[in-house]
Amino acid sequence: AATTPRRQSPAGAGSPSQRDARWGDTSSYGARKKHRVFCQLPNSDWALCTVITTSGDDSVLKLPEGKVLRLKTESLEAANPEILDGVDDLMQLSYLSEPSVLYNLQYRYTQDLIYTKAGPVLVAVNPFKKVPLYGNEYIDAYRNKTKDSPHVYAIADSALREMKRDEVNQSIIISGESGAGKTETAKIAMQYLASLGGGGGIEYEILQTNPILEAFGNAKTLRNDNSSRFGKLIEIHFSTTGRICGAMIQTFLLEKSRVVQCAVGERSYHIFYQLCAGAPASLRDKLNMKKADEYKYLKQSCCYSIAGVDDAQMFRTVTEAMNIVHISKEDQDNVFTMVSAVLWLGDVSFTVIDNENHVEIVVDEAAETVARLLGCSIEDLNLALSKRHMKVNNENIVQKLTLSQAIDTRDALAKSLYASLFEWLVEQINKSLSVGKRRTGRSISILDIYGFESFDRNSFEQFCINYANERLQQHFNRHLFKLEQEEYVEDGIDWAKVEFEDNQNCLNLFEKKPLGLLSLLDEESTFPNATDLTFANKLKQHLNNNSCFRGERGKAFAVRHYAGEVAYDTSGFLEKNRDLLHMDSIQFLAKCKSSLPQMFASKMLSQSDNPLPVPYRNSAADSQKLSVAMKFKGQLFQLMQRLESTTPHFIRCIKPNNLQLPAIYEQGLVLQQLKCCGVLEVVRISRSGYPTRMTHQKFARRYGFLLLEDVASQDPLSVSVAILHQFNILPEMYQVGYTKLFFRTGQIGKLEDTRNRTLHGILRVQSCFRGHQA
Ligand code: AOV
Ligand code: MG
Repeated sequence: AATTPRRQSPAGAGSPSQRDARWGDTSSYGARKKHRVFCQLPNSDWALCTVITTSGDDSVLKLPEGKVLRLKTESLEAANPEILDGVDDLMQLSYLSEPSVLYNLQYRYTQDLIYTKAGPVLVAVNPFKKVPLYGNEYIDAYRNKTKDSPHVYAIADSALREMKRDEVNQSIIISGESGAGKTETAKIAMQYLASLGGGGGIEYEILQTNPILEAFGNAKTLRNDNSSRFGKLIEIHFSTTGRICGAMIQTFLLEKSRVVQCAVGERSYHIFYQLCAGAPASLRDKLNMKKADEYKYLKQSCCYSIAGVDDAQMFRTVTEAMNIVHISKEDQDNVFTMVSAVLWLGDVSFTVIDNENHVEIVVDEAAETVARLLGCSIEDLNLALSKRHMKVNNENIVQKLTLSQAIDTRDALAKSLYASLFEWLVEQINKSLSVGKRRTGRSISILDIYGFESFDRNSFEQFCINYANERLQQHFNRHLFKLEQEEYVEDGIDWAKVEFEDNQNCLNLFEKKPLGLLSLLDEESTFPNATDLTFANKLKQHLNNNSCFRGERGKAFAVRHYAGEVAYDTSGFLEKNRDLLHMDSIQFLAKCKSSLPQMFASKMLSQSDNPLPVPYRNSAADSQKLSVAMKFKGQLFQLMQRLESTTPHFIRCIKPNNLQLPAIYEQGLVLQQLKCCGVLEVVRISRSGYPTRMTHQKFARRYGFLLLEDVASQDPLSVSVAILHQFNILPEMYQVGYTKLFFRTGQIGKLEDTRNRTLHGILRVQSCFRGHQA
């Protein structure tokens, strides 16, 4: 029966006529008899099928499994000729429509060819299984150039070569949504670079930073069993002779709320479970360890293990890695002491002591263990968690805390202990990997930052993450369009400059002073009486006529990001942005006898005394410090500056399904990501240039026989030109470069068509001839 699929392409492709303007003339070519076209099935997936007949506005089509369909001809999209099936660069596609791109990636994915180029960008589709593409043999093949198919190794190799050739620092920028494979890809790139060797095992040390940082900064989320909850830039240094001589890691905004609060089905940081499962008996006794499911902080999410992961084994891997990066046994013990202290802190409880709901801590095993691990008295702990010093009218007074204030204070202490521990670890690793001041050579940086996130409910964390992605996207745009331009110039092509839509407006929405999201957030954060609702109202009052902003009901607002609109719920924004740790807590840590808390405290004090940033206070006794958003913005600007001075190489990771399972390719999901991370945009923009490129040699070899005149003696360029003329390819449809022909979309498809008809003709004549003879 004839079905007309709903034109509900997630692409929002619009009417066919709009689409044609974007993708090129599809219908005239697409709906001829025997041609391959894409039709959209009722579930919105595109299927490759063959046209049987066309009549009037309709076409009759045959699906791969043999089913026959009648559809409106105008709803079809042209498919590329078979010779373009599974090309390893999307730019080679004659038709660049969404279904063509989706089909090509899927065609490759089913053959475990998970890497595909989209012009200068490497697209990596997560296989969710081991694929036989890695290891020394592959590394050697890419190094010796006996392989040149798209691969992370190839990207890392170009980065190396360009670093040496141009004497410019390089960067490998990896993006994609949660679970798409960024962290794995970053490790694969590191593996390639490390295989170059260094001296003294430095390359091995660099690789061993991964298990440590993942243990302390990754967690199981609903999207990814090993989700990075921090951003990371690792800069690998090379000596003038091109050998690895050191590295430096910079991290961004660890999600510390996870330490005290975690959604059902997710886990807190891996290290907590690893320590519970893997600590040897002596350490277990010393830290008074319980089982993971006995700690309040871990219990709330009802999830303790990850399928296929042995936490105890991982604990050994992590301590071994710590040995390798020269974290002493003593320091390791100090680290685990802090991890245990954080867990036990969550078990510290309070009793109400008066009818104003004021509290004291309960002196039990939890309180005693925390006091012992931090090296303080029970009294000090009680004071830190149940009282607060205030200065009112220049007089010091002590305020008792209510139950909820005490719980907040306890949790804030746990979060900052953990975040400080993470920072301290990164510092130790950096000391161990440091090249010192003798650095003379160049570097390659690898960026693995959390990807664009859009959940049902989006909070401050998503707000920051998406802002970061907005900045990265701009970097991506500017570079790619520049690159494109350079290739045309190199081949002597004149072309009209392609205008592209950049996301400056959205960035302005965030960054403008004084009326941007970040400024308004900071301003509101300084008002003691402000609430999430007053913040939301303020945004609506000032930003409602900004085209990237939309006020929503109540405490919500939406931002039109380059990757789609995201609605944010302002609940908790102000508190998370202030991220207050009261001076009392810092002073408490400073008095503790254990070495790490003291170090953490002095670091916090030095940061809060920093006179440079606009100081910011909530009440007289609060520590002064930069808001989280401002600090993040500062880090991002620094990051962008560093990246700007490098030659970038982009890798876009794609997650083919949400189940974390192999061999499932969901078109809608892939399409949405291709759009989000700008791959379709790159492809679309190149479409307004000359996306199909073929060397004169290849072109002459493939189509030369179609010429009426004999051209065997001519050079490839002349043959190319003769072919173009004979087939009346319109001059505006191509450009002849020094080494290559550049075509607009669809042109090669037409030539292929002619070639196939001619070949068929020849075959028919031949078989007729043979029939005659018989
Ligand atoms: P992410 O870094 O992009 O997510 P990961 O790199 O952690 O994603 O990848 C998620 C999972 O996908 C890994 O744990 C592997 O099981 C699998 N995977 C990814 N790439 C490969 C590959 N090349 N080969 C085999 N398996 C792979 V996040 O950090 O959550 O944004 O925040
Ligand atoms: Mg990751």
